[in-house]
Amino acid sequence: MASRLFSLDGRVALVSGASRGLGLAMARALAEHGARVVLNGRDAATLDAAAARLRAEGLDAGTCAFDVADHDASVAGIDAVAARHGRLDVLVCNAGIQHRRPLPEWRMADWERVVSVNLSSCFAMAQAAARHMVAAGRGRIVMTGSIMSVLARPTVHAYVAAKSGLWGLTRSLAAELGPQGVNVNCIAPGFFRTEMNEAILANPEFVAWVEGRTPLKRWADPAEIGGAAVFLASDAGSYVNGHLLAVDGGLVSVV
Ligand code: GCO
Repeated sequence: MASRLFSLDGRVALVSGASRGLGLAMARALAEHGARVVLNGRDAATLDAAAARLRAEGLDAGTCAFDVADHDASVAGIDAVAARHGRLDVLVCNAGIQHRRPLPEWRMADWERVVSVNLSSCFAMAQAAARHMVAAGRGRIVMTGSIMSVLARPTVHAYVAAKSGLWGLTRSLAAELGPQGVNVNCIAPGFFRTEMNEAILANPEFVAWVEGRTPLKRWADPAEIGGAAVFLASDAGSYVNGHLLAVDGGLVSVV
């Protein structure tokens, strides 16, 4: 008999920032393991196209469009998903943005935008999802952190601060929600070939620096994030809580 360890049959999973990139890759992997996935993003048309692609692959995918920077809209969206499906088993807080500038060029509005999308939104969504999960006595919350949750590089100040904060939020949520049956964990991706990283991928020196710095000697393909999400969402991860799971080719383990 096939092992049920990684099965997500009957589970409902909402993934924010799922129109493309790591969010779409995680949604696809969750759906491939049996979950009914709900893709979130800002633009309904892009989102519908992404969900249609998954459905064409035989997967169970719907959408719920809202801007995670609008915290009231996020809460309403999560409540609507839970009402529509009668449950919410998994929340992946993945939506994120980047802003790269030397320090003197940063405006407060840039800082606030990145912190709002990459950190505050995750608090609002987790709080809303936790209401449903605690009532059910079980649930999984997965944050998309970054290797920047524990390391840093120049120019990405708000991103490093927000992703470090997200790892802290993961721990405080794990502490409070664990006793109520909800596991909260954080994935820390290394350097992936995504749209968000187009600018740095266009810089051959930076690309080579990442290859040299990473023990696996290459950038990651977005699909390589899927296994971590399935692990943390499924019974396979039942005793994993408050954990930072690096999916980085070994980058944070070496100098
Ligand atoms: C950057 C990148 C980062 C990394 C990623 C590493 O400019 O440093 O855009 O976002 O790709 O977060 O974890």
